[in-house]
Amino acid sequence: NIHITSILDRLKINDLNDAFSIGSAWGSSNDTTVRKINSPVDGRLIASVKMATAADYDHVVKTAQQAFAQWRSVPAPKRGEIVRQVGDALRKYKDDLGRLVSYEMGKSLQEGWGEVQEMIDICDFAVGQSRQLYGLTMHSERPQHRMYEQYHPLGVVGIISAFNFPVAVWSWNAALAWICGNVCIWKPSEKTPLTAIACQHIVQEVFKANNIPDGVSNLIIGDREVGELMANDARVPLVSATGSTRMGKAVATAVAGRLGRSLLELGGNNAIIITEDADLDMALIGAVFGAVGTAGQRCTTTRRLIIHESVYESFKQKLVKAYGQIRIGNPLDEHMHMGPLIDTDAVKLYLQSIEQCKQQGGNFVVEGGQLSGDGYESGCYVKPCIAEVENHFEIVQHETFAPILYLIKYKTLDEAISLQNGVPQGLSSAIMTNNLRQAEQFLSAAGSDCGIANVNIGTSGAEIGGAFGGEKETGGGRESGSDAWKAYMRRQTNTINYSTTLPLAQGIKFDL
Ligand code: UN1
Repeated sequence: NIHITSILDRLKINDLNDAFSIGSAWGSSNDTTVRKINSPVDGRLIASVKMATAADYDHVVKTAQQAFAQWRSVPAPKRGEIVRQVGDALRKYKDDLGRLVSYEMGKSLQEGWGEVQEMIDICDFAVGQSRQLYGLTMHSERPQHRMYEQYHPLGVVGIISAFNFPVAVWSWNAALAWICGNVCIWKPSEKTPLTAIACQHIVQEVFKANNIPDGVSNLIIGDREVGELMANDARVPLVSATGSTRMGKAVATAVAGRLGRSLLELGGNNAIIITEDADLDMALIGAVFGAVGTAGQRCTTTRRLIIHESVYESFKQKLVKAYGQIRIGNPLDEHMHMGPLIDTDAVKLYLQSIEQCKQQGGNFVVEGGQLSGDGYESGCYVKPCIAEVENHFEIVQHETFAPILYLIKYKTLDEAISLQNGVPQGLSSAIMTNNLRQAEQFLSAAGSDCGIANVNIGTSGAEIGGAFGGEKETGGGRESGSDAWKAYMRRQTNTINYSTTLPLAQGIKFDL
């Protein structure tokens, strides 16, 4: 099965006495509490970690601030060169890190490796970006004046990441934040600290070889309280947070209260519209991978299928048949399609949501339920299920982080688009169609209101090159590709007078 001890050894997670790391130095106060990390795969205890205190947090922020004073003056392409080496180190550790992601979090090994691949890809992207931190130049209204803008780093960037992408989403933030000249403090999900500790070691190997000072990459193992400290801390100009809408609202409110910046990547309630002109075989793969991949625990997971009435019954039959073939089990076994949920609390929420759905009028065409018996001892394995619902059901309006897929029937494309948009979240969306008019209507200003809108692709599995994020309760932030780097910098407009007089803007006269 999995030789977890040797993987932990190779990833240098063999001495877990520390709740934080500022780089080469690791530490913790005496009054830390301990959290046990059990794998959802087999329920076994992988390790116990210490949780940082407020004093630990303060020490980390102070070190980070000192490091920023040096790091901001390193030329951006040189910072890019360091990130290039981080990408290479990740290539070296891809196999082990992917396995640990799979074992600690429960996603399939293919997806565990895929996640590390996203990290490598964002490092490559960030290297190129490090030579492209462009500002514009303008023509001044005054003679012998020059105007331009430049982008400067912000300082300490706080990164709060979620269990479902325990390492990739951190790397989207960190790789860009670093090339922009910032230093990072990472608070990983308390459910998945081990993969974060592994990443900090991998980064540290590179940083040490390049004499990068402590404090550029910081890790702090903690729970909600550490997140609150960060959100309320004026020394942290940007807090980038991924997780539930509830968490995001709390972070946003605290950060806004001190007029800081937040970058939020919160819940989704993603739908695929399957039109009468869709290639139903393609739609099936997109829908099933989108709904059961990562056991329904991606923020881009397909939660709703909005299906044209003329293909509704036949597509439903295809889905039911496909769900019958899904193999659920140990995600490290490459034969399996779907692994466990993150923990038994998640299973409880899943079961409650199924009950609520039934109470609200949902009709299950594929029944859900918790799995037990051989291979399911952890208690975290569930069956992916499908319910016919109406979009306005309270449960359908809500993001349940589990493999529950809702089917909704439509007659006209206008109606389908309004159903697709008729939820509080706005992350990802898709249309399956071979009809150009339908596709363009879906992509138009009157179409999908989401941050991501795809044609003939499902809702999950975005590439790192595009800006990733969504509207409404998804939080509005954009991470990863395109010009997402701008969120990690402050813009400065510079006007330079090289004349021998001092003319004022707007032609204002002011003589002494
Ligand atoms: C997330 O679930 O928080 O598009 C991120 C995707 C992945 C990232 C998901 N590239 O599904």
